[in-house]
Amino acid sequence: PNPGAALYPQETETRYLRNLDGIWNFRRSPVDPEHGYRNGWYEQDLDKTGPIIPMPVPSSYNDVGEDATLRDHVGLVWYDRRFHVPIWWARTNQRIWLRFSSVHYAAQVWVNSKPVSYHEIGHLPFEVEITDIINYNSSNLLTVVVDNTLLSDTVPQGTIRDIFVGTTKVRQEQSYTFDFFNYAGIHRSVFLYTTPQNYIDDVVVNTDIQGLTGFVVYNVTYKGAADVNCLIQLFDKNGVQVAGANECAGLLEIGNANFWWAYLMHSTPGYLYTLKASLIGPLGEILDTYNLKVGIRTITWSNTTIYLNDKPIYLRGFGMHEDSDIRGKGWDPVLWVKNFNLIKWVGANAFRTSHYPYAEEIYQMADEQGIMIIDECPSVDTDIFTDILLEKHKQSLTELIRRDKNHPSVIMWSISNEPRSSNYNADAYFKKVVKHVKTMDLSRPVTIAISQRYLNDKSGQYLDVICFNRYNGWYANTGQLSTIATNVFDEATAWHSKHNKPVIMSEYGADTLAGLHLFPEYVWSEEYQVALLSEHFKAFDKLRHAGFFSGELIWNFADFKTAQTITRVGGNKKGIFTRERQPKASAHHLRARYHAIAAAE
Ligand code: BDP
Repeated sequence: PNPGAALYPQETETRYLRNLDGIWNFRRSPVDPEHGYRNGWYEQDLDKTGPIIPMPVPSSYNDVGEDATLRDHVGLVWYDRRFHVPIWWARTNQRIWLRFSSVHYAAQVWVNSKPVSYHEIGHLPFEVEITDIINYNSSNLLTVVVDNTLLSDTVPQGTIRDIFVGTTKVRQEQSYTFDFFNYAGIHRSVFLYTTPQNYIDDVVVNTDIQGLTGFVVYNVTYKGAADVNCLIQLFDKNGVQVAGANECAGLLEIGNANFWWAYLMHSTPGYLYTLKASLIGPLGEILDTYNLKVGIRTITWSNTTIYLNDKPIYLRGFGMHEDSDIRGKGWDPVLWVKNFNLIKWVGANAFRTSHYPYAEEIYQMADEQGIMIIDECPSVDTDIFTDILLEKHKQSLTELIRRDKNHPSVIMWSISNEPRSSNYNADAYFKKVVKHVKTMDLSRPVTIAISQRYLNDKSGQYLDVICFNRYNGWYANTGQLSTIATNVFDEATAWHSKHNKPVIMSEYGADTLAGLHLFPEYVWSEEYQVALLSEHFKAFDKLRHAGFFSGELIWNFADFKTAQTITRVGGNKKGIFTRERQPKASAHHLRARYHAIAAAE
């Protein structure tokens, strides 16, 4: 298995970068998964093996066709394309790397018919060096087979069942308990990039603040050579160098520093420095360089409060999804520039990457714009706590933290959404998962978005912050608005009393069909969603005075697609925006509240 990838690929004075996005060839495998292997689909161009269809990369493949069997396909699909590598990459003696930012769920990759990589778990990047198998005098064939099958030991979990017509098995169906469509394919950009022979493998930063002084603790690791030094330069936004060092690991001190703040709290939200790391050879020559954006900030927490730069923070925002019409979970800069504009329009300062890691570009935007992220690993509805699952769950967190450790926007790790945490085995399981996270990062609190009741849950004892999801007035006491405020207040208080930790309501909401108006308030109408929000706000205002309540995250930012069920009308409709990103009445209502809270900060 591939261990994932750390640094986001970039062009520098020592590195080339090429994007391989575009329209690739695509072919669905017959039900027999061996078919493509037996017939050498990776040994020749896919269009020589039979009919192919054009497939955009990045995108989910499910919704681009007119065919329900493509949408609902279970099992393998094949992609391929050809690419050239310019001869001057070889002349400069570069190593060549192939990087997939996310393929869901599992992927096997060949270059020129040679297997180069296998990666399991979607939403996380992986890369491999392919220097030795590149052709410079002809094109290169890149083949990827993708498997979307979810089983009891995948992250997340699912089950497969056979569908019969009469007594004939006609196809397989994937089922899962989580509430979003299991989109699949090459979901994010594919890059070809180079590094020199001696190259920077990773850069890790941690930051601290004392008075007006900022500190950056850094560690540059490299591969390929022993006899090298580092040159470290820290530049401000104007390109002025404000600190420097000559060791590969050390401490930078920045007097009168500009700190990273979250949006609306400060005049310079999202202030970022650039740390330029260079590897220096024995003759003083520059071997490799990498530029990392650094936000100087601290995250600390007590038994009641989370602090950003020593100031208490109150999270106001959403659970979200990577989801849109046609492209599914495919990375889409148009969509995400719009999403960030809406996040700021509403006056939110935070979101949770429910229920999996999002595209790296999204964290870069959050860094720049001063939005806080609860970064969630792909473990949703975790059940059946086996050792195999535990190892994969830990692996998903290893890869997540390796990828996201340097983002100032990431203020918390969420290690699961709605696990069956009342299960007897959940106790030992989550103890181990939290311990694993703490061996990699002690600088951020760890949470779970819990749905079990506080009396039964066994995971809260290991967490730093309690997040809870609850659908008062929706799944419980449907239509009974008057029960909400008291129930929310009582439950949040009970969580705090049990664990003596900060508490966040990480999900609440109501399905709402945009344009449906029913008064007096009636479920599914815009009026009902607004009224349900108002009842929650009453509880939140009271809770804020209680001193331990650290945030409210509505479910969901926008409507999104789910599996087909009779409880979902064209998908989950709990968005305050439609899937097309148009506001429902609730968006205006939430905006008034979030702006009022921001103004009082
Ligand atoms: C919660 C889940 C979320 C669902 C939501 C809902 O965490 O993924 O979409 O309920 O039912 O249980 O709308």
